[in-house]
Amino acid sequence: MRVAFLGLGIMGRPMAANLVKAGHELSVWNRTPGKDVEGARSAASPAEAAAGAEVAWMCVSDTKAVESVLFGQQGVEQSLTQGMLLVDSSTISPSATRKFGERVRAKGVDYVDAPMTGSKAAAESGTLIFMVGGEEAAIEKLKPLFAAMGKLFFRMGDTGKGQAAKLAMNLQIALIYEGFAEALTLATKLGVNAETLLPVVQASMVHSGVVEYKAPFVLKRDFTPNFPLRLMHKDIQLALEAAKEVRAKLPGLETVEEIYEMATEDGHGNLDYAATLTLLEKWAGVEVKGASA
Ligand code: NA7
Repeated sequence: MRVAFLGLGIMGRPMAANLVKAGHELSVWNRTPGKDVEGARSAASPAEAAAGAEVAWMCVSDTKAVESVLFGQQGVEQSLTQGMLLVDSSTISPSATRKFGERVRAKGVDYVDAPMTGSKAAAESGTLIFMVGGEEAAIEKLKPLFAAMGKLFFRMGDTGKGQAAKLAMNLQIALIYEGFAEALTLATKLGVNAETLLPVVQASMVHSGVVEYKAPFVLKRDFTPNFPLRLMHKDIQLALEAAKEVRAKLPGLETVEEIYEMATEDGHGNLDYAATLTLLEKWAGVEVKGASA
C-alpha cells in the first residue's frame, strides 16, 4: 500500500521502518527535519507526504499536534481524496478524535484511531497491540499494516473508542504502579525490604504484569525512560478531562495526577514514570533498595 507516515518519534520511526520492511511504499514526514527512514521518501510537509497516498498514519505527541498535522498550514487535509484512510496512533482526546473524524468524513475519508500499548522495543520488533476505533470496512483494509507493526489489534467500536480504551488502560497502569510504589515505601519504612516483599507479591493475587515489568528496574533504581513520566502524565490528564466531559469522578486518578505534577516540578518529566516512587521516598524519608542497588 502507499502510506504516508507522519511523526518519527520514539514510536513512529520504528513503526514506519516496519512498514517499509513489509514491502509498503512509504513517504514520511517529521516536524523537525533530519529524521528519516531507510527506504522511505522524506517529504517537506504533511500535505506533500499524503499526496497520492492510500493511507496517512499519524504518531505525534498530543491532541494539538494531531490537529496541526491534519488541519494546519500544509496539513494532510489539503491532500485528502475520496476513499483515503486516516489513522492516528497518538494517544489523544477521544472527543477531539470524534470531531476530527467528522471533519474528514465530509470529504469521503474514513478516520480510524489506533493508539497502541507496548514499549519502544515492541515498536521495533513489530509486536505492538492496537486498540482501534472506526468503521469495520476501513479497519479490514488496514489489516496488512496492523500486521506489519503489531501482533494484535482489538476493535473497540466506532471512531474515538480506541482512544477511550487506551485511556482506560493507562489509568490502570498508573494506579497499579502507584499502589506498588506506596507498598514498597511503607514496607521499607516498617523494616521489610523490597526484595523480601517481592516474592510474596508475585506468589499472591496481588501479582500483575505492571509489577513484574517494573520491579527489576525499581530494584536497580534504573529510572531511564521506557515510558516517560511526561507522557503518562499527559494520558492521566486526558483521562481526567474525558471523565469530566462525561461527568465521571475518578478520585484515585486525581490524587495520582497531583503526584505526577509534583514529580514534574522536581524535574523528573523525562525519566520513566516509575520515578514517581522517589517522591514517596522523599516524603517518608526512606529509600527503597534491592540488594544489588
Ligand atoms: P516522542 O518520541 O516524544 O515523539 C513525538 C513526535 O511528535 C515527534 O515526531 C515530534 O516531532 C512530533 N510532534 C510533537 N509536537 C508536534 C506538533 N505540534 N506538530 C507536529 N509534530 C509534532 O513520542 P513517542 O513516539 O514516544 O509517542 C508518540 C505518541 O504515541 C504519543 O501520543 C504517546 O503518548 C503514544 P519533533 O521531532 O519533536 O519535531
